[in-house]
Amino acid sequence: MTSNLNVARRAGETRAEPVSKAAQFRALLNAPELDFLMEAHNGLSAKIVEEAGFKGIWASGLSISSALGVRDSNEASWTQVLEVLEFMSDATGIPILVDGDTGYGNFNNVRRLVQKLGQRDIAAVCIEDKLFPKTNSFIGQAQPLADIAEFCGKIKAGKDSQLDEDFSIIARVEALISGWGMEEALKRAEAYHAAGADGILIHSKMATADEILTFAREWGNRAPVVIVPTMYYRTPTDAYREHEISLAIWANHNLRAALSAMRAVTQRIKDEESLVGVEEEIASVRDVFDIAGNKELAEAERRYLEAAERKTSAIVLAASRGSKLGKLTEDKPKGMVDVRGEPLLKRLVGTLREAGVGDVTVVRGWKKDAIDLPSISTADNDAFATTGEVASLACAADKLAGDVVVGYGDILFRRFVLDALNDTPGDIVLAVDALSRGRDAGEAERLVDLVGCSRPFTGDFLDDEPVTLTRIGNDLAPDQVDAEWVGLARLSETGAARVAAEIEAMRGDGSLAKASLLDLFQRLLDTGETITVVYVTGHWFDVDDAFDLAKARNLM
Ligand code: SPV
Ligand code: MG
Repeated sequence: MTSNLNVARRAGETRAEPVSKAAQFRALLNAPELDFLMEAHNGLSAKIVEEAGFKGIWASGLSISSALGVRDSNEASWTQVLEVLEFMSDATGIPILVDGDTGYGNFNNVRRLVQKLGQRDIAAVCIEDKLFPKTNSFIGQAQPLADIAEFCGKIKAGKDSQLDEDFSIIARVEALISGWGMEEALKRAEAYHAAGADGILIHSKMATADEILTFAREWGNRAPVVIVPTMYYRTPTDAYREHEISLAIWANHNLRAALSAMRAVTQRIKDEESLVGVEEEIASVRDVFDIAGNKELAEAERRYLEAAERKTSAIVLAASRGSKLGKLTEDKPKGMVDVRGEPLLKRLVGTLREAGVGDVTVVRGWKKDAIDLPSISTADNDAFATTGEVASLACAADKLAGDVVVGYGDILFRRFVLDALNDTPGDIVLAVDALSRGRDAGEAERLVDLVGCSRPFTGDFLDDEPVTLTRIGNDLAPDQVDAEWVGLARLSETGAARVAAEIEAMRGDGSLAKASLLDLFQRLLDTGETITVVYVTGHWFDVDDAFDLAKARNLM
């Protein structure tokens, strides 16, 4: 929607002030030059009129009725028309002159109409001196006219009810069309003008403009004159300029254009049972999005939604084959191994999504094309066979920004594990499992990703002091181990920057290629970084070998 500004100068001060639509219309009406209003009948056509450069819109009763599928005989109620007008007004920044027919009743209905139009920022209304329910002027002959005094009362009531002092009421004189002659037309115009009408619409259904131009000459510009050259469309526009016509209304041409275009395209699709023939000839879907203003919505979403929602993204490391799974990973990476009907990685991404993670980047390596999950981003570690996890993470370094979850691609966990991670303050937070210490001897032997913490897990309700990481690795002595890292970490914006910087340092000193995530976190600890841990107790597992896989398949 365009907004119109003028510059008001007061005692050396310059500031922009909006000009109301009513004032814009009044300026058009009163300007000495001829100007034009173009018909529209809904939000879309109103936008098209504005887009073309017209300075005002004619909200045609005939067109609005037709677009609603009813006749121009007050079959659409005035509030139904008002709904359409609201869309048109909201969609545009230029003034609208509404075809108010006969005012939908007597003076009292006109009062309410004028107020309701004002509330919707409609600039002006035109009322015609016929009887309710109206009939389109081009239908039949000698339609009865309103009583002059009664019609003047409607004009006065409307003027007394307007909310904006610049709101205009145009009185439409039907005397010529109804066969009452020029004298009657001039008499009525004079009476309506005296009652407060801001302009006179003189209507004719002759094929030439003769009677209109005669009226204009006789009228002598006592008040601005508005015309509707639908029937005398061949008259050169300069004739109106010469007769000081104020506004010419192109009254129904968008509706008629839409009618022929819709008919033609509908018939062609029906006949051809195909869209091929019409595709190039109609507006593109992109055009539809553009005129609807989708660009503005996207900008607003960036402004309002991203600030409110914590946008967490995730990097999932899934480059390795997982050779311990033997034949199962001959043609796919470990992450794509089936766990009860769904690839493990699909389940993992699903859990991330459920927890509100937006962009999920999967780092691929072995048989990368087998990772064909929808709606994920990918990064590739093509040197996966000779490099480790940090090298894979480095391949997604551009995603180390904002809040980001980093995790192994072969783990499954309940959503609340991720919620716990997200709810724990800290720039680098690791989810660790305290119960893994208590597993049976066979399992305990297989434990990896061991962590030592500032305090052991207690499970006490009141124990909510922060716990930090003191050591991480696979070489911790049993009495140094407080838990097992689940394989999930959350980094804040600061934490992500620290991790990115450490990756660069590792690249610099040559340790990047072979390093594991454990090495990365231990290095960060060694440089004095605080790493927070959040204890969880089970509800996750990783799939390392056939034993794990069997367990996973049983548990899911
Ligand atoms: C309309 O557009 O609805 C009008 C103008 O009232 S006319 O159809 O020419 O009467
Ligand atoms: Mg009409």
